[in-house]
Amino acid sequence: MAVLDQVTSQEAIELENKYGAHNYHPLPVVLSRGEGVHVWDVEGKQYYDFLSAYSAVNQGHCHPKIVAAMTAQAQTLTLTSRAFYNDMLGKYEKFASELFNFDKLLPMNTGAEAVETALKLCRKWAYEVKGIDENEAEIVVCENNFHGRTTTIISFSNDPVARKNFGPYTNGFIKIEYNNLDALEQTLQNNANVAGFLVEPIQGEAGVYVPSEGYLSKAKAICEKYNVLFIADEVQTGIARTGKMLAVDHENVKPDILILGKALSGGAYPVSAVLANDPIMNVIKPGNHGSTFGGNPIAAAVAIAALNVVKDEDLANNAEELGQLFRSELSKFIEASPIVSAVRGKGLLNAILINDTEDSDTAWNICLKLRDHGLLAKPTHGNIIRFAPPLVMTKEQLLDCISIIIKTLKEFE
Ligand code: IF1
Repeated sequence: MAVLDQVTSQEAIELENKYGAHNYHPLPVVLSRGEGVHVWDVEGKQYYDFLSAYSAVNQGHCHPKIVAAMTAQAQTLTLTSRAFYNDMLGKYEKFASELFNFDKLLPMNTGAEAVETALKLCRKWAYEVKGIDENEAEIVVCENNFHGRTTTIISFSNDPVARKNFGPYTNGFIKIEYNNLDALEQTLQNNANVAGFLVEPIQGEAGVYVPSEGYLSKAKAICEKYNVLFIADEVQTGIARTGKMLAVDHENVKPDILILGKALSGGAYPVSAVLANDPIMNVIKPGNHGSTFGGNPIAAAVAIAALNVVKDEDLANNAEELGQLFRSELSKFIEASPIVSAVRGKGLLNAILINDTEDSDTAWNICLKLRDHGLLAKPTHGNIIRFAPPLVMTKEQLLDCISIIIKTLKEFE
């Protein structure tokens, strides 16, 4: 078989299984094409995508404006490194900084890199501005967090699968309960060395866990009281996913450090960013931080196009409206169904809780059946199924999807 010959689904799965590291357990479906809210497998079967590459493809698959920006830039200049200037980066930094209302942006590639960048920035600020003694800074994080896969980030994870046997771990993190303001206040009160509070506005991996209303704004106020940086990881919740451009916008919170990734590129290219105002960002000096690919011209062109699509197509409002419709229709179904115990979420980041034990494979089997009925979703921790379609979905399409989901769930009652 020549390397570029067309493969069947079975062949593609066998190739990955034999030659790829087994760091994932994918749903058995092999995709070869995508457009808008749809993807197609190698046999030509069409599906609604209800994962959106973990909320990276908010603008829909292969959005023509994003693809056009990417291909035009790819034919012009792809990479210079930051040893030289390029003519796209500054334009992108201005555009994104103004859009999100920060002084400056630091470009990276993946979400985990951007989180690492934010942690380094916070620590350096702690020593050089806040005046914490060298090597004493602490950053407060939440239980059941998910911020990526690097050694430092998994050091403060409490998921044994993500963490076990990857030690020794990085020090300097204090874990508190999510959605618990007293825990935050007490921790900051008792530790003068706290530099930052890193938080997901909605915990994605934990099962789309939405905190109580007012949690983010009150947490921000507590951070201000103790001169602690509020660091929002909006890698998954940002870029209109939850019905506002940022999830913190629901509570009018302005983070001290904002972390973006995933849909910042519409899923076309790895693009992430850290945004902050000058008093924080200016602690970073030449040589302190960087990346070969971070801020490359393709990333800059793609991110500008991807953000413009979100604005021009009013995707935040569409996510808000369709999200309400989704939850209200599913709630009606749940009232009379023993198979689902709850639906929760914000905008088009939602999940249903399957009424079975945590270790049962019911959610997985439901996802297999959903696939057979033409809709792709993935279980997350426990017996939870996440539903996060591209934000370019129409109301008619969503109603079609809701009927597929309900029909499938009924088969498991
Ligand atoms: C995987 C979940 C989603 C993230 C937040 C940083 C990152 C992520 C809030 C790191 C990444 C991913 C990565 C993906 C699974 C996934 C995920 F299930 F774990 F929770 F999206 F829902 N901050 N989230 O959610 O970004 O380095 O991956 O670009 O396969 O690990 P990254």
